[in-house]
Amino acid sequence: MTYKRILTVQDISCVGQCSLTVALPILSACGLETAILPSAVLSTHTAGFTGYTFRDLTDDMPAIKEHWEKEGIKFSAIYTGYLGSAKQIEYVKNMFDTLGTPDCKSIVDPVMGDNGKLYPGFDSNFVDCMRTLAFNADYIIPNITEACFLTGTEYRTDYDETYINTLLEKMHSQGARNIVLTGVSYRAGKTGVVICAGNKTDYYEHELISKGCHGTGDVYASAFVGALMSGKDPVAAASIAADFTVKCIENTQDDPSHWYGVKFEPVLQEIIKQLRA
Ligand code: PXL
Repeated sequence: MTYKRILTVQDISCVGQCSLTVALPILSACGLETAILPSAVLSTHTAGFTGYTFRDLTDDMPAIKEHWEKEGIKFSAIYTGYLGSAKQIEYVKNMFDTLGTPDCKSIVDPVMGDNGKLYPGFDSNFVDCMRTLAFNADYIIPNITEACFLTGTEYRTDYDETYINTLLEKMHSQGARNIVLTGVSYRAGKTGVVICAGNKTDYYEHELISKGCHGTGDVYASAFVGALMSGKDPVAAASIAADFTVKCIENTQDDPSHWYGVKFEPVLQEIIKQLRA
């Protein structure tokens, strides 16, 4: 398939600039046809808003998949983000096996938590199921918190290369193929991503902008998938996604009313330029 069709499975947070409202525009800007499978519909995301609605769409998934199979619809990549239930993870695993083109890439952002904690609504059963999905994928894009939950490692804020390498080794030993570990900072004022692809490990360092913004994980993962599926190698894709995410944060940090996400829209042209370069 020369015109790439990507399936992304994650929630619709109606307001909040995360998951599908981020993935769809970014993947489209990267020139990729994007199909969506919403895992749940929420009025907002769960990080900072209270009283949000949550409609789990797990039960709709088998019929949607069956229809696609009848139509002979296949995907060049299947990219998962926030999933709404453990049962859903089983359905998605099955989609990896049945809905891909022969060279389909499965890419899992194991969205579960940040800063050492699980997001509301997730428990250890969900983590166990997510482990089976993540370690079955071609690429995983965890942050350090998610890598700790996936590997049963204690979360630390002060760490060194040995701690990070141990995390990576544990993920590899449990079956992870290619890993992009985000938010890895070895010195003040800087952060970066570790990319383990093929037999190589690389580190791409960039500015740490002190204000943490919600939704940057989804922006990063979508930009990584967009760049990778546009033909960039994993290290280039990880670096392009990092630069794009930094620009999105820079474009947002001076606006305190915009605490719930990043203003990525005016920055989309930057990733388009990078992909043409
Ligand atoms: O950005 C990750 C994310 C996605 N979707 C929902 C969330 C979160 C993080 O809190 O709540 C619904």
